[in-house]
Amino acid sequence: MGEYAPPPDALHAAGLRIAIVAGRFNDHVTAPLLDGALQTLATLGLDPACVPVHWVPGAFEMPLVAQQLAASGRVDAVICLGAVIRGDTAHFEYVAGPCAAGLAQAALDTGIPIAFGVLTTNNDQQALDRAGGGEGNKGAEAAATAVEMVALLRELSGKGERC
Ligand code: INI
Repeated sequence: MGEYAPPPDALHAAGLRIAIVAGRFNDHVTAPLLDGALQTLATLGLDPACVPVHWVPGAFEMPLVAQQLAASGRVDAVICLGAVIRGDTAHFEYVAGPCAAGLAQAALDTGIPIAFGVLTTNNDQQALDRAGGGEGNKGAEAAATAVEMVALLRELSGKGERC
C-alpha cells in the first residue's frame, strides 16, 4: 500500500523550461489565469520573462499546439490556460471534451507533463471566481502542478521501485 504523500511544499522552478498555451477566447478570464500562473512560477523561482506564452484562438486549438511544444524537446512542461463557458447550444461539449482529451493524449504520447488549467464552467461568474476571484486561481494551480510533475517524473526516472 502506498503512503499518502501531500504535494511538496518546497517546489522549485528555477531552470525549468516551461511554456504556456493560453486561449484568447474569453480572455477576460484567461488573462487573470495567465497572471496567476506567471506569479506562481515567479514565486517558485522562474523568471516570467523566460516563460514563452503562445496564444491560440480557443481551447479547441490547444491540444495541437501543446503537443507540438511537448514533442519539440525544448520544454520540460506545458501549462494550458483556457476558459470554456457553457452557452445556449451544445458547442461547449464539442470544445471542452476534445480539449481535455487532446491534452491528456498529448501528455501521454510525449511523456511531457501538460497541466490542465482550462476552466469548464456553467457561467461567466463561475469562471471569474476561479480566475483570481473567491475560488482561487486555477492558472496558479496549474503552474504549481506542472512544476510538481516535472519533479515527480525526474524522481521516477532516477529511481527503481521498492521490493
Ligand atoms: N473556445 C473557448 O476557449 N472557450 C469557449 O467558451 C468557446 N465557446 O464557447 O465557443 C470556445 N470556442 C472556440 C473554439 O475553441 C475554437 O477556437 C473554434 O471553434 C475554432 O476552431
